[in-house]
Amino acid sequence: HAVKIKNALVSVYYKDGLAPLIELLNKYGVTFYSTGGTESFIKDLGIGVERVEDLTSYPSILGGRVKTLHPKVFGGILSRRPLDSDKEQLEQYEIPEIDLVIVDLYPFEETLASGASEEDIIEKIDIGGISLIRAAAKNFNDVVIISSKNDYKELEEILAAQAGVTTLEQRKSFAKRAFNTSSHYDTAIFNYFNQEDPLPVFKQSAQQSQVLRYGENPHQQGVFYGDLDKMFDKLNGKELSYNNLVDVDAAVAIIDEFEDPTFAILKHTNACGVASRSTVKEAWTAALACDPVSAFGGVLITNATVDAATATEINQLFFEVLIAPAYDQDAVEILTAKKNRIILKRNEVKLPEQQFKTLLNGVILQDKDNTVEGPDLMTTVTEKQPTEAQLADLYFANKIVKHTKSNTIVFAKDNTLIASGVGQTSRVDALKQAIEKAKAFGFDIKDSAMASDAFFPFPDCVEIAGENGVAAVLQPGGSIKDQLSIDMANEKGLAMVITGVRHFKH
Ligand code: 93A
Repeated sequence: HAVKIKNALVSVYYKDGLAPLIELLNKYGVTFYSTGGTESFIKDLGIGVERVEDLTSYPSILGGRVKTLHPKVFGGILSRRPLDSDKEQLEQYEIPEIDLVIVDLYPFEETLASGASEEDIIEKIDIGGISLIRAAAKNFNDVVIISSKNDYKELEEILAAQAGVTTLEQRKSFAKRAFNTSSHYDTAIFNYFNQEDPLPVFKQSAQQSQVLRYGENPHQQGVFYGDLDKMFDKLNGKELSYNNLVDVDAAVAIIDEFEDPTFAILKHTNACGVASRSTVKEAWTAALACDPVSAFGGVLITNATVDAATATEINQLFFEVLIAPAYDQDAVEILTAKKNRIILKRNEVKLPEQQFKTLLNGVILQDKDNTVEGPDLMTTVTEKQPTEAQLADLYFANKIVKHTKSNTIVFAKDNTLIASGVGQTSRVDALKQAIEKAKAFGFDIKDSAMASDAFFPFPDCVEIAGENGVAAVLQPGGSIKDQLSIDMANEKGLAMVITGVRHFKH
């Protein structure tokens, strides 16, 4: 229901930015109740204001430690307007209904950061202000809570647009932010008392975290901490799910390896199609051909502008998410015709260079795997030298292997992923899977380039590759049995290069 604001309680530490809101509220005939410094500020604007001390018939005591903590204040904030019994009690005790509370808390974190004494820091633990915030937020059904100066502008806009009235949905949104303010504030205080084991403090802004529909499965809860609006402009579709986010992250990582117009198609973080071409449409067609079965329901990403011709082709596939740095206007019209598909325009945002993972009772942190060795770092170890074209294919395959779950074997030719074996518990299984998949989708691995994320523990993989006509193999090397694999490559007439850099992805 809509609430017209009649009475507001204002108690703010920093007064900056407050004047326009007070002036606007004054225009709507709002009565103000206020504490010492804030009261003087409002008076100086030439606007009438009641002292909280007059309302409570108590002075501010204990050097300001108790100024608003009083039933005459909290009763008016917490009373349930639809309840007759609450209404009767407000009348009985002559308590005015408060419909708006504006608070800017004592600056605890700022005082702490300034290197103040313990006494000063403790004095900056706001008690009355935090109680006002929590009380008003609890009663969002009838009360508006402004718990941060970041929200002044929004309330001004709402009041101007809605003739001084707020909706329930708006009050509930302010209440959410209020509990974000209070939990952030109390976490900072807790961390001061608990410096040996502080809790993580996330940036205090509603945009910085997003409750997901669920986690990996519907019975798991999930939250994203970060700023998706900064990363992407969403042109169409529902909210990104937990699994979408995981795949989108993998998609962004792999596409950034490529410079020519490239399309990658991912399922469960692994590429099931990658191709670079001179045009985006050709790249799309070649990427899809790799494994059109897996592509169903996949996450698609390109580093090039999507035009109408490409959009028409993409449109024939059922997919979850499409990401591109830009779209032609007619492509957007084609792609947004179906309402559930998520279409993202990716903005240029610098991503972290490290990644966390929780495990056991802690976290592990590592640098991201940020390099791919080009042909200059490939040392040929066989009698046969790879050709320039084969070196290029090996480089292309190595970029994909790096972003594919271990153990993995990747076949590539002419800037196209031909097939891969992903996430197998033995390398020879990954190889066999890749060969089967290539056959299933009409590819021949003969003359292709093969990359392995880690060394061959036995010569069996090279033997199978040789029997299938593979032209060149890339591996990091480092096995005590490297020589057996090299001997096998020589026997089968293969070229082999060693990079010295392993690309496990577990
Ligand atoms: O010391 S308090 O915790 N005790 C209170 O009862 C109380 N009520 C409001 N601090 C209290 N406040 C805080 O005073 C507000 O959160 C705000 O930061 C500040 C505003 O004081 P003034 O209007 O006198 O400048």
